[in-house]
Amino acid sequence: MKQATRRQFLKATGAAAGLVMWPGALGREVEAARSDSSRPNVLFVLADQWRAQALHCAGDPNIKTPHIDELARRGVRFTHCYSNSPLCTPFRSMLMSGRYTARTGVWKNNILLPPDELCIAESFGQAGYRTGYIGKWHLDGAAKPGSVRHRQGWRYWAGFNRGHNYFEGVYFRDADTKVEVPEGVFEPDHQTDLAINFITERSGDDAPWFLMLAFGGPHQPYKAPDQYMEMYNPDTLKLRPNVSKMKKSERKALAGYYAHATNLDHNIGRLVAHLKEQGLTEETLVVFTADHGDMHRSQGERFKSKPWEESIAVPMVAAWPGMIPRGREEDALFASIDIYPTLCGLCGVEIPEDKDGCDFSHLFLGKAGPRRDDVHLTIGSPEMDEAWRGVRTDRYTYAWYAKRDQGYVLYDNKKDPYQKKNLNDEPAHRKLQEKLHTLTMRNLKAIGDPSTPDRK
Ligand SMILES: [Ca+2]
Repeated sequence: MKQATRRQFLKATGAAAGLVMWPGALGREVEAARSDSSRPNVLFVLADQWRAQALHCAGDPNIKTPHIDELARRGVRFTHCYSNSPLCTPFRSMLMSGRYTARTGVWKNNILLPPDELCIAESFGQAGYRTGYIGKWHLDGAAKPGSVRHRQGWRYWAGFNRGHNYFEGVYFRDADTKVEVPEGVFEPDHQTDLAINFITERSGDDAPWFLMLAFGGPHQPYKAPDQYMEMYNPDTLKLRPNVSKMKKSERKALAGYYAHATNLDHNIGRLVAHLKEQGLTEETLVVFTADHGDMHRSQGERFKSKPWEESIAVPMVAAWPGMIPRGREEDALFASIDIYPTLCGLCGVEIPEDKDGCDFSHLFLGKAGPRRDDVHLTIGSPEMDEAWRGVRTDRYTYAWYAKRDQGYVLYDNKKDPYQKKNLNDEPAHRKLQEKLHTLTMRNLKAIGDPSTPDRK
């Protein structure tokens, strides 16, 4: 999965020599260069179901995302950022706990993240950060919209467990008070207002803050206010080359998806402008990403939980003037599991020992260091017939139905970027398939996933 764990690396090189190149060491240099009071604030914007391809700056011919494009121009955009488990609750469990679903048992949607997991807001809180969470949570079981019982260290709270009710939103404030989004106000607009207030109220503090804003879109129902819907004509949308058929209703859904995304882009622009007004641009790390993508009829499929690029690839854009070099595209592999340790690395926060991912802060800072060899992919619990496991390397995608011990997909993404030819079980590619299967099994064993039947 990765070239070496931190401990293995230190052991192999000797701490004194190793620290020069190890990304954690770069994190400490960053920390040493700034006093405690000058650690960056973190504004982490999480979208739901926003595929990596759906950005103007990533080449989508339809979508308008001027503010995210500008953020990418001011910072870095990762071109190969993947969701280890392209589904809501499993992704969020990894984002919060920094551990794979095989370790936490959060294989599926609507499972409670074990309250005793040490989570990212706890690490940042212990390091002196003021933490806040706004929006959809989806780690507190099935309650809908649901007051969240276990907030995993987030102090300021304006969230709810799950659901997508953008025009009649409700959420729960600090003391569990239920609040309705004002009538006629689109939920993301209101959530952005709350985020702006959070930032204003803390702008005079010495302590840095970490705000996570988890928008519900661009997830179905694909509907946004009229001014955004009017920006996209379903009939003239250019479809991806791997979409062979799309019904009229599905074209309308795609137009609504874009409309919703452009509203979120507008709100990201409001946040960035507010940071500037408050004089916080230079001392705030802004990150934009998503939990998973949306197929929109690529490969004939809809939604997520699939191994194809439209489902697993997510945006990852980050800006921090003076620290993250401007206008860079980073093609190294990066994954959900790395977010926790990497944010710690960027902010000089100690990385707990039990985390599965790597601190790749050097990739954000434009510095040399280790790269990830492959991304572990997983959907479903071991007893599920449709559960699959796999890997995304920088060139190939491989997935395998675990319980059935049956191949699913194999693509050479270099020769076939739209994944139009599935090489699974083709005799000419048997050796490659075996190699990727062995890699998948090695990853499963390393993290204690029981989906490892002995092959005959
Ligand atoms: Ca989701």
